[in-house]
Amino acid sequence: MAPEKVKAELLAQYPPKVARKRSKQIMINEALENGTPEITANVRTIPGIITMRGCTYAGCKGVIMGPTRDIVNLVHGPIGCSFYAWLTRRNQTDPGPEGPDGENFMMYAFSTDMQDQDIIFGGEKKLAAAIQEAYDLFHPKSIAVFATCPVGLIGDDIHAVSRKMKEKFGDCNVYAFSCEGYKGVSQSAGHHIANNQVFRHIVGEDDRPVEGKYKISLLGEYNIGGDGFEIDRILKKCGITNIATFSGNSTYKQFATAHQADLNCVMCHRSINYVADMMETKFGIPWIKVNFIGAKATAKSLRKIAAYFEDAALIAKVEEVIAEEMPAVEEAAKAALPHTEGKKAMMFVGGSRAHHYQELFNELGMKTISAGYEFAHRDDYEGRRVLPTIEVDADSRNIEEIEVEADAVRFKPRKTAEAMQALEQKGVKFKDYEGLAPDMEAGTLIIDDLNQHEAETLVKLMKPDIFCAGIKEKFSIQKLGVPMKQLHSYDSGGPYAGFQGAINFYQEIDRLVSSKVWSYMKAPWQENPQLSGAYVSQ
Ligand code: CFM
Repeated sequence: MAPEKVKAELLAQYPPKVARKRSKQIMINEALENGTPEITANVRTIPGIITMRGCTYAGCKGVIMGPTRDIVNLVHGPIGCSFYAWLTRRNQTDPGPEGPDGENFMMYAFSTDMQDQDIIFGGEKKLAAAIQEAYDLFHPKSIAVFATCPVGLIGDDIHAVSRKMKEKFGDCNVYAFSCEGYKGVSQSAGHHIANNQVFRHIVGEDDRPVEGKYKISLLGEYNIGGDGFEIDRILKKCGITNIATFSGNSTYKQFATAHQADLNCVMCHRSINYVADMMETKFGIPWIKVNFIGAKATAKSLRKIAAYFEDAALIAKVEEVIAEEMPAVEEAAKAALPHTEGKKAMMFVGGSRAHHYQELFNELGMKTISAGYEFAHRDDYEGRRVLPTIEVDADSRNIEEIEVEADAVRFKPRKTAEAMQALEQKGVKFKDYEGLAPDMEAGTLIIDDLNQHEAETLVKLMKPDIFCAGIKEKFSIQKLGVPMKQLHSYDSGGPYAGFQGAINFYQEIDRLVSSKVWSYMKAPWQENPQLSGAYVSQ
């Protein structure tokens, strides 16, 4: 079906005003040479629509701060929100030399368990007591406090309480996040709130030197299903020292020493690109965009890092590692290709995976016919060049932008302007991200903040061979007879990053698209219309 027709069908059921709004978030890609059409993104979901998005608290507490093992994450709020105080996302951690019972608090749920009386009389005392209790029990080096919606509504000053407790302890960094769920239009606002505070309260706190020859930090990698482990394995093999990952498999110390890196590599642009900018201004660390999803993308990213350091030994080592790893990858692709080639995929994931995973599908000979993000901004679709043209609306203005200056002591440009320019000429692009749209073919459908109705309509009209999204979408898609792969949690699989990850992914997708079981999936009323009648009449 022609993309214009599909778009019209997606909008057909909406009242005119809703259709007008949604129409701007559904783009028929034109893959123009000098840019792609404009898409509306990072705006409020229309009330009544069942969005795939999460809230600001989820982005702050869950996504950014969740994967750090030795910070106590204390949720100030009712126990319902506090379900998410413990490890609910598949971000893995290596417990380190202390072992699993050492400083790993990820599986604990720390909550103030607010009750009605706290909402009425204020919850600050309860919060101070909870911070004290966590300190007495665990003596952590850091405690992070998270606001849930009611905390913002009643006006508890969580920052003042945290400051007071930090002064009282003297050996524990306590800080808070005003990340009430309603604060922004999606979890993207929560990322920003989290990253601002990490930058303000932790990064650059520890000047004890970190050893290593080619020191980088990896920004926007969350170690879902062990992705970060695989990336670290490859980096180590190449002799590259990753001193801090924001924030998969991370520790407090990694953040505190991250200013010592000589290059920042940004993996998930959406969740952290502004931190890379802030670190460049404050400490002089340049940044590049990398992607370790896809074997070819992994090789390309490694070569970019090696090119930056301009060291013949590193460049040779990287080539050696790629040559060593690729044969197994190619063999796995060869085994999968006869079953996957020519098949069609759809992908609707948060803010970067709907782009990154197209690399892996390309390697399987599969085309992505429709994709989109839940909460990305226009630059994630159209590339960073559109940043100056993005309108700052009231919702975005609500999220703090930190003013950063060069650090009087720690600022040190890693390369001269001429050296950076020379590298740019050789193809190492700094501070750049091209976005999802230029990488997709003309005529594909790019949809922002997809919802349940549109997902089902898309699947019915375009009949993909596989649909990738999250747990909220999983079962409704499977009921349509289409295999569904979770690209947030990876179901129970992974890692999918790096070379070993590519092999895992090829095998998993081969298994899913080859299985006949999905075509037998029919709800009872689809097979027996009478049954459907019976439901209606009751
Ligand atoms: Fe970045 Fe993420 Fe993503 Fe994201 Fe996420 Fe995630 Fe995601 Mo789920 S940080 S934007 S808020 S890559 S939790 S690890 S999978 S929606 S596409």
